[in-house]
Amino acid sequence: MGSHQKPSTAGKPIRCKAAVCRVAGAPLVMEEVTVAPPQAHEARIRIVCTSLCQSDVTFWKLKDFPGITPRILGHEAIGIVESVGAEVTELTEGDTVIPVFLPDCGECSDCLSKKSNLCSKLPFKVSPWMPRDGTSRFTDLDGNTIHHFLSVSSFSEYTVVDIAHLTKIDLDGDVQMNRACLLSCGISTGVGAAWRTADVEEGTTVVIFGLGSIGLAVAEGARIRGAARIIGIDMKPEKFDVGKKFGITEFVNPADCGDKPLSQVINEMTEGGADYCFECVGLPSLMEEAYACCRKGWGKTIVLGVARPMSEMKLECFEVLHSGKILTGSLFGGLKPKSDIPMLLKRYMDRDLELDKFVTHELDFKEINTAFDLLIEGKSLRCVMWMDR
Ligand code: CXF
Repeated sequence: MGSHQKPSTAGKPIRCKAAVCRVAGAPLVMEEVTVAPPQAHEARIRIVCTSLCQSDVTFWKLKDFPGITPRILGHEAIGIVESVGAEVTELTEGDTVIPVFLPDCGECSDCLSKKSNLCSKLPFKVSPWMPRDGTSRFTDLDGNTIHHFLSVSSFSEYTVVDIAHLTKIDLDGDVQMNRACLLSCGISTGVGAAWRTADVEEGTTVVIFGLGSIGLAVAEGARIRGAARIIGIDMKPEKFDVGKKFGITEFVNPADCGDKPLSQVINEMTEGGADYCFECVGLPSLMEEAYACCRKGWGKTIVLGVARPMSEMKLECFEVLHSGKILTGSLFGGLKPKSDIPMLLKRYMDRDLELDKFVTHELDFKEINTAFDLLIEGKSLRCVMWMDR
């Protein structure tokens, strides 16, 4: 080994900094943690950039299961493989990877089917453990276990991720880590929902309930597909100006609808309902409204919002029978991480998919609690944090 090379850390525990959620809803604590070496079918990753997604905030606030402490949150990121465990052949030290909460084993009948992105070998669940052996790779300096989050836990300088949750990418000179990391969750989810789940067609009418990053990513996907009308709905009037950059053509503030239900307003605006409605908030009542204003016969309602655990929505059975509408959920926009992330990256490199406009802030990792404040106060879309800057 040349004297300029660092000694290998492979096979040894690594001590590094992580932002740990010790108390639900309280500021994360920057502390030293120990990250165990990767086991079979796993890789240890040095995170380069991580961004904050609404689901991090949702789970950070949860006092009861699936909320759990202590835990390392974070699931939108990009990193470099530091070492791999046994049986790993598709990745090697130094590879650039994007971790994704949704597994893609590439072998089960669902992964092999074009129709689904819901792996059945390692079914997606919101678990605080590694997906294969149900244990943790993180401990604090007292030796106590720290839990994982969505199989990623990117609010740590190093993390261990199952290879089913890792997509290897080739970063051309031009593409920056602080852009590519957005494809790890939110933007892929919104764009994928428009392209894959809904398959939005040119000239159609799209309604988006909630103009956070996911809703705006749906708009971006619909804009690229050539939707004629993209109606954005949000309680914050300033979202219309923001939304225009993403293709929103009309804006409705539910506060301005008087006594009329939102669905009635949309049904009137669209003369009988929209071709596609996307719920991006996670409110059962809004999902019902979305379903009520998609076009009978062919309208599709796509649920992207993460509702509170155990919450339910109500549909009238007669309405379901008579209206012939489609209602579906969409995890990761219906995309298959390993094949579709490289496709999205190419669309970005071709200057077709616009990622830059989602990044409103860039911070150092140590400022992570500021990133939480910015998202909660509605001041940011995507805040990218650099681990080592
Ligand atoms: C969500 C989807 C549903 C469970 C948690 C993660 N996606 C991304 O934030």
